[in-house]
Amino acid sequence: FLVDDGRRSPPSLPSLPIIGSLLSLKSDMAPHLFFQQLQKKYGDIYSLMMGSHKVLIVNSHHHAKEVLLKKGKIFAGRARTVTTDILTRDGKDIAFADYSATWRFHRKMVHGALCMFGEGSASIEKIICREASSMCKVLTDLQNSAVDMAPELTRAVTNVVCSLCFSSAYKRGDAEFEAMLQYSQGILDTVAKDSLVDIFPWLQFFPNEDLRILRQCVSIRDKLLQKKYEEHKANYSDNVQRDLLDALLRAKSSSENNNTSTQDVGLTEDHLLMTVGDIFGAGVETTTTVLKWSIAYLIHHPQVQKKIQEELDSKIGRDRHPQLSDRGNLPYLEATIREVLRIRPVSPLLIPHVALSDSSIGEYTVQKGTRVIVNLWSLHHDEKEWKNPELFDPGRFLDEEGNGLCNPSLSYLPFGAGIRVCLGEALAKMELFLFLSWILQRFTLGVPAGQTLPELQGKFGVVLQPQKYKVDARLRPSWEKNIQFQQCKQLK
Ligand code: HEM
Ligand code: PLO
Repeated sequence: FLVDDGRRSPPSLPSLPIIGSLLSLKSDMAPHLFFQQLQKKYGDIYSLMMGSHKVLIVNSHHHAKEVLLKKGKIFAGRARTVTTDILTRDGKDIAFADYSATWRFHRKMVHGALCMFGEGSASIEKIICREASSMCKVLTDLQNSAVDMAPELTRAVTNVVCSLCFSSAYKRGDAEFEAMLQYSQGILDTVAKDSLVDIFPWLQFFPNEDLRILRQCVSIRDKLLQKKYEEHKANYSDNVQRDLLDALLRAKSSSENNNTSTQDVGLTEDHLLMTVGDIFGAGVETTTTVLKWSIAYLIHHPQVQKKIQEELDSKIGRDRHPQLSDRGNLPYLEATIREVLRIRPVSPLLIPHVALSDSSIGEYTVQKGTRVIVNLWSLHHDEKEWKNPELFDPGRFLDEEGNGLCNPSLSYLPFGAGIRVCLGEALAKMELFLFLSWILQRFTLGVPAGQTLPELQGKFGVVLQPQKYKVDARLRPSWEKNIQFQQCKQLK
């Protein structure tokens, strides 16, 4: 007999057989904005059909935390889609892999390898500072011109993650680096955008320009990964672990020595390549995007820039460069980074989760296999939680005296939460702090003569990217003198 436990299905958008809710979804707005708008009509949580898949959209932090934390293990699944299958050889990576023993094993191994670098955070810090210094030199050489900072920001961030994954780094203009920039943008433009082919998998059998681009970009990426893999295999030694790829090779070699099938534990060549591919891709595209957003907002808000510079001048001065140990002493910079991650979340819909068994969210039942999209954009722009959510105001993360950091709302999850939480959170925070403090200690960023302010509307995709813009990165007057002083010292 039926037991009425008071639970029911969430409100749902009208849907038709086969096409699902496609007619109601047809909108020129980016999905995160459109889903936020639908909240007014359907409430914080509602369902829709994407083709034959039931999808729940979660727009409030209470429900989001139930999905990610309280019932994290139930909602830890991932959906297979045509585009992510092309990128990850059918889910043999971490981010797009369904919940499984293999996924758990790889996540743990990568986490361990990243922590090893972080020991005292000494070596990661050195690598980041080396790249920050090189970037500042390039910016110094580009005085009095309108600079697109994106290539240098990307090179700096890429070299950090390249050092961690492969113990290598790129020089300016390196052909392999230029190729990487191209294929990575191609992948970002075409993967996991809830495009039609991911809703209707049979569309992949028709000519499709996006899929052609994706396949071509993935094949270039795979050649690069394969090359790094072969080089590492050739120089591999059980006694030295240079980087993440060595750590993965060691795990593979020890499972082979124990006569365990590498297939069973997921230590095949495909799994190793896809895992480093994930860390490399995530490591580059996320942090670079946040740096680009940060600079765009700093250009729009010169008073914020000035405050950070005052903080840097008083806490660090000009005779030494910023270090990780300064993080606790620079609350206004830290608050600015938090505000950038709030107002322009890198991953506004996270990566869709999947219910691994029948469950519930709030008062609503959820069936096994349902896809759950957490709309982080709605959480970060919730008017009940944030005063003037559209306003860029780092001060909201500071206490009343303006000296200490605070968390004004629980509706804030830039890195997700729970068992699928971002693997690179600690690394990303170190990079954002060091790169921004190095830049602002030396330069004031503004709009070049004759140019307009950067566009603040993002380009939606698996990562929310800003549009291109040019910057006038001017050496601060005090710093010009400082450079002359340093050069004099070297000459003497
Ligand atoms: C997943 C944010 C940097 C590696 C995620 C997710 C978010 C996120 C929101 C999805 C969580 C979910 O689906 O519930 C960010 C932000 C970054 C950043 C805002 C920079 C500021 C990085 C870096 C790395 C990285 C530097 C690599 C070193 C990953 C991986 C996953 C992930 C591997 C997938 C985790 C899984 O599915 O188990 N990140 N991320 N991220 N991130 Fe990051
Ligand atoms: C970025 C383009 C690369 O060429 C491939 C790649 C791998 C991992 C993806 C990353 C891309 C985008 C950001 C993702 C990351 C895994 C986790 C991260 C989706 C597509 C986030 C923010 O969730």
